[in-house]
Amino acid sequence: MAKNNTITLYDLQLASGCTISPFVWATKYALAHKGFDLDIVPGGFTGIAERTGGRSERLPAIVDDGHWVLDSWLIAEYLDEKYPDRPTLITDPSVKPLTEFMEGWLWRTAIGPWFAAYIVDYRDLSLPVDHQYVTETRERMLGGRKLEEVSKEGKAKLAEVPPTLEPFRAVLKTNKWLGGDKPNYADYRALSVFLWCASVAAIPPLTEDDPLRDWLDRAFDLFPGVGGHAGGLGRHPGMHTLFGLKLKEGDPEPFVKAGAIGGLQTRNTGIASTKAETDQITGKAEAPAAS
Ligand SMILES: N[C@@H](CCC(=O)N[C@@H](CS)C(=O)NCC(=O)O)C(=O)O
Repeated sequence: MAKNNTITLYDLQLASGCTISPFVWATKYALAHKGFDLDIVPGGFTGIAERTGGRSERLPAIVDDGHWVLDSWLIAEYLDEKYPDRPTLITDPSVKPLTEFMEGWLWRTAIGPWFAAYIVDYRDLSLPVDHQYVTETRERMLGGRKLEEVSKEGKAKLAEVPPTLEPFRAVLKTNKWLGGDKPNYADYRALSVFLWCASVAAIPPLTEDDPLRDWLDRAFDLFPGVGGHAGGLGRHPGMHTLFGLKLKEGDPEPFVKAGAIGGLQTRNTGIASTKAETDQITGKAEAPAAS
């Protein structure tokens, strides 16, 4: 049983002390959801194996009263199994595969292009001792290309990302949380993509008026006081704002502004409910101009 209601978390931090790793972010939220206080072991990319006593080269890792758990999903499963009387993270067996699917999509859709765009900031914001390691390993991850070259190209294409997040906006339009009335581990895994981004986004990736803002702001504000700084867990002073992307002429519309229409996003409750769509596809009404 966690001593003093506290679990030790090995963090992966930038020079500001803010967490960078999406896996560590998801774990911080998971521990807070279970009602634990965090005993944070600080540090960056260098020396993970030494910090963890030779146990791991990846983070997060937790230690619960002497018991080590090394992987973010294994940590969430461990917490639910060990502490079944506290709020559940993985509320149903279907949550895990569905969340893995959603997260895989979000990594491809958002983390991929954002990793490219912010890779120089990622390196420059890391601890000075990590700069060389981050440069070498991330250039290798990027197929041997220079971080500066990838980042310049990625930043020029930032405006292409928001429109691709529309399926996620559609879900959050009609659901307060992915977990329903309350957030669950699916929310924290999706959130970890945006927390990671806010830790490195020297210029914002989303427009001021992005409808995702409601869910994001509520999620960043969760668990005030747990991170050891003012405001919610996601409000570490080292974080950057996600909102304020300036669009240039020719950039695509960042999100769908007209009302939702069509099979996925509307419920068929009878002929009146599908009339607008029927009028469009039968030519009785003009379809809105494609953006
Ligand atoms: N499957 C692991 C993945 C953990 C992982 O890959 N962490 C990355 C940070 S995002 C790491 O520790 N990287 C160390 C490095 O790049 O040297 C989990 O879910 O916890």
